Amino acid sequence: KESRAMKFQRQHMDPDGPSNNSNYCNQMMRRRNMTEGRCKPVNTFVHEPLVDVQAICLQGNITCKNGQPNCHKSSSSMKITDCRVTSGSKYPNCDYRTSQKKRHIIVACEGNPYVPVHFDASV
Ligand code: PAP
Repeated sequence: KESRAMKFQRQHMDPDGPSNNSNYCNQMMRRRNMTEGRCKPVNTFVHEPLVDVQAICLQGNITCKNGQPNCHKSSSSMKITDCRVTSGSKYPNCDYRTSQKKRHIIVACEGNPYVPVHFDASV
């Protein structure tokens, strides 16, 4: 079974990306299996080395959107791509808008080793 840590990497890590095109989200959301059963409505990919994203878990705790205390904010801004399903998108033809940004990111961490398991927000 896929661990939460591996699921985070599948859903959110693309250190070598992005291929510089407006189809990025359409391709990546499908390739990373987020268009099975439904179109996952919003998802962010992070274009930084995995070790740098894992190191965010060493930053001080902050409160997550769901009220849990296991969130952590990156001290530097990171290259990300936000994917958001378009209003006209109809499953199984999942259609996404691709927007590239540089933001501080907030992730939830769990376990031993204490690693990212959820992408909470970018600010
Ligand atoms: P995403 O939120 O990163 O987009 P999602 O598929 O929702 O991904 O999975 C997040 C996982 O992190 C959930 O576990 P599950 O896959 O076993 O359902 C969720 O329970 C877990 N998690 C841990 N801490 C938090 C938190 N503070 N907020 C939200 N989810 C968290």
